[in-house]
Amino acid sequence: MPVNAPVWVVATWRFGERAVAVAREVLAAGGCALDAVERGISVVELDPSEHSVGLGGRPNSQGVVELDAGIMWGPGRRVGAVAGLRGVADAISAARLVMERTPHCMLVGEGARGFALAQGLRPRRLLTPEARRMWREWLESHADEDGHDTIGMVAVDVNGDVCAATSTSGIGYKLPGRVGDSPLVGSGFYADNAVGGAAATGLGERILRYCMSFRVVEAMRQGLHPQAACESVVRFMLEDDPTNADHQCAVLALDRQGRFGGASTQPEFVVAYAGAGELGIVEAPHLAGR
Ligand code: SD4
Repeated sequence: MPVNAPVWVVATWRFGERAVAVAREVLAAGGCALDAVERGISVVELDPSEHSVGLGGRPNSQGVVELDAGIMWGPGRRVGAVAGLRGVADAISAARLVMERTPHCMLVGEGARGFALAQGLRPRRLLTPEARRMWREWLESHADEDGHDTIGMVAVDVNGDVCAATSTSGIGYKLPGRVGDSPLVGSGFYADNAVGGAAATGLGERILRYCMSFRVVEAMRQGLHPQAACESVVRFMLEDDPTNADHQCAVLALDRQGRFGGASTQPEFVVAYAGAGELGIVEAPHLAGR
């Protein structure tokens, strides 16, 4: 990925471009990576036209939207996450509040919702008419769901502090209560202040058994460039179980020096990035079938 100037923030998929633009403003003003990532992700969460994150996300098989999100803050290696969150769009803010205002790392289901509302997050009807229509069509066809686009972000701020986070409505039409990789620390996201951070997207059932994000951060700790780290972990997954090639498993990473990378099993995974001057989007190499 040929970008020369240091990058401050990266995000998954095309909607990541909007997220990194917002995060860059926070970072340019001297804000911390934690605020930058939360603000960037919430732009996507509150957009009803995105059907894989927050408001307007695809529901579970019973027509109920259940959100997963997680955040890790390098200083103190702090973590907060929510899973199966219903009726609140601001999943990433709920995850941050779990980290900052509870002695826990993760809340699920009704507990997560009650906590989020008690903290002042707004109750919302998450199932939009468009998502309801798609769900009804799925009830007829029971077709396999392949549109799964988690927003994952990593940022490094002016102090060198690292934050990584994810937010998703998960796999569409999943069983109620199903949780993927996204809110699981080490699988969906990981941040280490001495190294950098990583975030994953794709089929959670494949990603989480490899602790994909943690592996990438550990590969960077061994000295690999983020690009090489992402590729080495995807390659390992493909060698370990060739059927991983049948699913999208993608990861991005950013290190403390502002170098970034991404890799995926299948085509079409793109990484949005922003630094002082540059803002752009690049397709990551896909390694299945090579
Ligand atoms: C999940 N990893 O729930 C999420 C879905 C996703 O890109 O990333 N999609 O399994």
